[in-house]
Amino acid sequence: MLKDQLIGLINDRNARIGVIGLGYVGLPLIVEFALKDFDCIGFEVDAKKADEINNGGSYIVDVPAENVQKCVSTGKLAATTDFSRLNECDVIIICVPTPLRKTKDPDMSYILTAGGEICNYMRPGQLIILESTTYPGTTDEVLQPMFEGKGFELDRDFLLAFSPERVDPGNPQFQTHNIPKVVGGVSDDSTAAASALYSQIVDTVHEVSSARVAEAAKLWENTFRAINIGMANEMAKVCNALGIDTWEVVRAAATKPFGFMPFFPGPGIGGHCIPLDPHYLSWKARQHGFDSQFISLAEQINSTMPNYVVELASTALNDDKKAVNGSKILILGVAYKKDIDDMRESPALSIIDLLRADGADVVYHDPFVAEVTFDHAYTIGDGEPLYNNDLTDELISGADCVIICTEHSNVDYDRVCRLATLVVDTRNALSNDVREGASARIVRL
Ligand code: SAJ
Repeated sequence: MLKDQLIGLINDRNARIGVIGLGYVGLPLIVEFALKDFDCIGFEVDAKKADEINNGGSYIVDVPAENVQKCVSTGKLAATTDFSRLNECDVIIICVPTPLRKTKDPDMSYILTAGGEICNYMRPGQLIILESTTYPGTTDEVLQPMFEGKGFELDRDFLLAFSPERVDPGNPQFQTHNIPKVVGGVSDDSTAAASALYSQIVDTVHEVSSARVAEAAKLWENTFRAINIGMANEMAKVCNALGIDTWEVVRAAATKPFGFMPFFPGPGIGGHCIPLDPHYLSWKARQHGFDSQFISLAEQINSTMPNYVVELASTALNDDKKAVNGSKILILGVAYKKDIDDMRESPALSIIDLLRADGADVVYHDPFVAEVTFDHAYTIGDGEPLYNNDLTDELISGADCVIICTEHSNVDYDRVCRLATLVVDTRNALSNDVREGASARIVRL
């Protein structure tokens, strides 16, 4: 039985593991297997990434270079752009991006390319696992027919499963080994083999009855976040209309020890997961004649938060008898969330673009981000790149308005509020003490 043969190889740590895509998901994953003495081959289309790994380097914040170096020097890890080596692997894990098209439909091109490479080189006796976040049905409707189309028979020649990635970039508490792993195969043998594999590196494996259940679980997780963030953003607008401090309300509600989970308003949602994943679910639901209204409503609220922030700033400047047009505006923090350098889908990009379209002179300070560029297809302002400014006294005091878009920990907000004229805080970055000691007027989301 193929299942028993593969589980034997896995349990003896003789299975050779291939990972396609060495990004924030694939690199931590392959290093975990290599550290457990599996022979691993990383497959990358980017030769620079492959070279950096083979030189013992790491471009992912959660993967220490010394771990890469250790695995490469012991021969347990090698990266390559030669996909023909997929033939050498007993296990192949696909960790490629699943972005959206401009039309907000799923962009399956990366999964299809990876599946095509596997078809070119697969051989009998392989376990193939998809980790990329995608709509329910991808593994059994898209990948399985690709492999069967090459004449390979499920359970006899190959096993196939889905296991969602749950990497949380920059999270010091939860790393690969202590994040429970959901595993669902397109067959029972596939589930069993995939479960045996992940049991080598993860404390808890949660088996489900199919790949679709595993695909849907991931989307449920992240849609849950997008919808609850949307509710927090709407509550912020309600509280502002009622003259109530939003953040005080959330903190009070969060004292409830059961049945509540705090989410917080912000300038919008960024990252490569939360803004995108729900659209994979709604797209698939629409294929089956169902319109998921919560997802659409959350998207509508979250995607217009940058406009709401610009309105707040515009009204505050107006109170100072200033127009946005011609005002100098300093954006504090442009990354999509605190203490990381990732700009993907960052709401700060929209806020800067909207302000520029209204004629503001916008500069930014973000200790993690050296340069901000704009997708000209989607900018209404001039779309020129911006470069990080040192947070000098002149930069702060010279601004007509400072907008805190990301609450990085290594910014002295007390100094900002003593030097600034007007501060719009979209992240509750300012403590009560800072607010009380401030000479600036402070407006909060
Ligand atoms: N955000 C809010 N209010 C909140 C929480 C987040 O406005 O209450 C914003 C953030 O500023 C950010 C966006 O939403 O712009 C997404 O934030 P996130 O905390 O969900 O962080 P991500 O994008 O890094 O999400 C990842 C996800 N991981 C994967 O999908 C693999 C998510 O499943 C995790 O739950 C999340 O990290 C986490 O827990 O931090």
